[in-house]
Amino acid sequence: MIRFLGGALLAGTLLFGAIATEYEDQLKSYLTSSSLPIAGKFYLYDFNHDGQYAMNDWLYVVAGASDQEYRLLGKTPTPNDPFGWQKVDVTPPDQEPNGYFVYLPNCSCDVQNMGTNAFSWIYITQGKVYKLMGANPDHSFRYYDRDEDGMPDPLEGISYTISDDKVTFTSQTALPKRLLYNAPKISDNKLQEDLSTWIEYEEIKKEGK
Ligand SMILES: [Ca+2]
Ligand SMILES: [Ca+2]
Repeated sequence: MIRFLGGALLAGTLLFGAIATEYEDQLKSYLTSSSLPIAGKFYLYDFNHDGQYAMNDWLYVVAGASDQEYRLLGKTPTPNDPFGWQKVDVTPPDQEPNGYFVYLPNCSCDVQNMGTNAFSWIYITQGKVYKLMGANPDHSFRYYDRDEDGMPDPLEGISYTISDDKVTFTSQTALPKRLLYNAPKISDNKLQEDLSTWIEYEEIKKEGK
């Protein structure tokens, strides 16, 4: 999976205003459509034992595989390896990871908006969900930044649960799928049933759920 992160650097791709909102909506819709496996786990790891965590003191452990640990910025980054992944052989700390990486296969919103899915990754940590967008000039991860203030913004209204190394994303603002799928159609033979659903839908909307 690590190879997906080695794609070409994005040249000045920016998302503005309405486009950013549309992109975020597409992304949320994708994330909430199915569960996704955890691709890897991130640990802060003091490689040089100086008691400090530097930018390259991150260990990435490929989930579900042995002998697959990488150090972030362990070697000089290149255009094809913007994060300088170095294969290392260390034992991951015996603790919860600091965060998880999830790969988004077939995420058409990235291909549409950025022309590549090389950065179709999600980083989840402390209840928040961040979308990778590329690499910063200093080769740190560049995450989705809705208001372009230079600070990453988590996806609003998206939470997650992890079970058996799978992540399920939930949108707090979405209506239950059952209701969305049953939007009324006048031509439908089951009009009465649909009208009941519609009333339920309207009630939920009023209650602000
Ligand atoms: Ca260190
Ligand atoms: Ca921001």
